[in-house]
Amino acid sequence: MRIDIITVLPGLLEGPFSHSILKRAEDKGLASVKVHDLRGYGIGKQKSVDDYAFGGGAGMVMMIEPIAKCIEVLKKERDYDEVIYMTPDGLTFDQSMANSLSLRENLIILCGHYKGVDERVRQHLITKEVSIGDFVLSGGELAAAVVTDAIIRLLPGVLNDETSALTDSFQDGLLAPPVYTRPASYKGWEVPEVLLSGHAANIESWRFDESVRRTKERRPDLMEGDISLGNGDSTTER
Ligand code: 6GU
Repeated sequence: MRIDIITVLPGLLEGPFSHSILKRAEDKGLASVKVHDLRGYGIGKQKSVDDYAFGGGAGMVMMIEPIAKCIEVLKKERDYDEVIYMTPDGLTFDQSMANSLSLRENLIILCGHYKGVDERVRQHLITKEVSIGDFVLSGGELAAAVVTDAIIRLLPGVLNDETSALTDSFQDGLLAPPVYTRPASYKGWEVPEVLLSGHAANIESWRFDESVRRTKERRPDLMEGDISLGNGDSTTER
């Protein structure tokens, strides 16, 4: 999978993809993330990428030409499944969106800044608008990093058995159960007996019950409609 991120602040995206799981995915050739500095496509001597809003009002607007040029150059190299615009008024990102985007081959992610992009970019060049929640960030870069991380860790071969995405919170519509490691007793704080029993079926059943209990308690919204399985986005059978 290939992800091309377009931004006016490429420095913000240098860190996240050169570490840990994302780095390993790149090293294994499973994912390639390329960051493009929009200023390279800026207009005039100043390499401008934004301008005042028609009709007035505070804040600059990202111009259509640098964005269109950058996307055009990328599209000459390969076909893209989606051109995503990161914006707080987009569709809220969740695990099911991560799952479906992880099945795509090539994605462009455009990071919004200032007062956003010229509306014609959204109308004509963007195929999907994504937010990561109901709060406002100073730019789309950190949101793009969040989305990219959530997608890449789902690609086959990126995670090993120990880190398998199949047991993630949300992957079956439930929160993940509690986990413990050694020591079995710390200052009298004990690990639940069943986890030390070696009885696989009992452990599985305890984990399921804990997942349900935790979800009911913390995220009752995920349980709506189906008290046994959550939101119906199940990709694994219990
Ligand atoms: Cl995608 N961008 C910005 N600027 N703020 C956000 C967001 C995106 N998602 C939540 N807040």
